[in-house]
Amino acid sequence: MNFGNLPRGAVRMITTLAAAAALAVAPQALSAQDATEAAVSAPATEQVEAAPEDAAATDAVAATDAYTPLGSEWIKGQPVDKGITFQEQYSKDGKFALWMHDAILLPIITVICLFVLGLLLWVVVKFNRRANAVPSKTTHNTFIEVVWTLVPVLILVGIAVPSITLLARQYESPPADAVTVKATGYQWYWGYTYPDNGGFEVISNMLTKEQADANGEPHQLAVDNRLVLPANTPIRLQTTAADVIHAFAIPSLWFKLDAVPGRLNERMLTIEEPGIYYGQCSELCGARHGYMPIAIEALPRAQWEAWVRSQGGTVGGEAEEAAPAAATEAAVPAATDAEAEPIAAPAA
Ligand SMILES: [Cu+2]
Repeated sequence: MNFGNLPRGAVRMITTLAAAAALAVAPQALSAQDATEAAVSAPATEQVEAAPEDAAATDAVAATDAYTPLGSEWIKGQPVDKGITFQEQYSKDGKFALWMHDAILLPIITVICLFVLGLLLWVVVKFNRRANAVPSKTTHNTFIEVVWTLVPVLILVGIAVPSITLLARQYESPPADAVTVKATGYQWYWGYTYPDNGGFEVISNMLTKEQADANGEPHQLAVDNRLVLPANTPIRLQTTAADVIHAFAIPSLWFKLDAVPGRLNERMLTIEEPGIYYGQCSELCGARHGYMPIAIEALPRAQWEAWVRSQGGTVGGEAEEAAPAAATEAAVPAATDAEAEPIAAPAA
């Protein structure tokens, strides 16, 4: 009963081909990096010491200079022609919600609509004045009354089970070692801060049509600096705003959270595979509300760490000393701006 499957099949095939191509190219890129690394000085050595345990750490270092933004072939979860269900989902909650919609809600809605339509037609044909000149004076029928009360109750209870499960899953708290990212809504762009990775902030603005076309990206979704996140890693995604209420929404990741001045909202996000995912501000926030898109770039952990370093940030053990000071600096101005308005407001 999953109507979205046809177009999804095509997308999946393209993704698999792209992944295969990436795998074929990766070893060459890595070995080239190894050669470069031999010549690299102190910072690289420190990074190796910070996380020496496994091979992944070496990969991270090898990839340090290798970060290049993902190309348009990595775009995932976009709307498809003639699709009638949600976009393809790339998080566990999203997959569950998509299944619930396609396998439970849509069939039940369809059956109920057809059943009620059938009853109506039956009554119209069989009990109109011409066909049924002398109507029956029946007023009660206990059996039917019990049935038409019980059946809807059972249907609602049946829907409530997966529905409440989904609701509860969305409130799950991130684990202690989750990567923390704070998205701040501004009129009219987004700022992404990494408080546990040195506290740097990335400002993200929409690309012009020409720039987006040149990148092969959809206009009004493509941005200059994407929100770069690690894939397959729990992320503590916090939202706030510096001026008015915005909302951070990525349909294909089943993520939507209001960004409210003076408040810090938080939800866990785990992106299941690398790719580019688009979203938009979903709270009417002023004249350019429609022009502050969100573009997430999910990378394998090692490459994400390389990106963090390329931004002047820190990863893992290095963050312990550097992060608190930097994070406070970054957080304070936003919080102060944001709190200024709500303090004045309650007097009214
Ligand atoms: Cu907005």
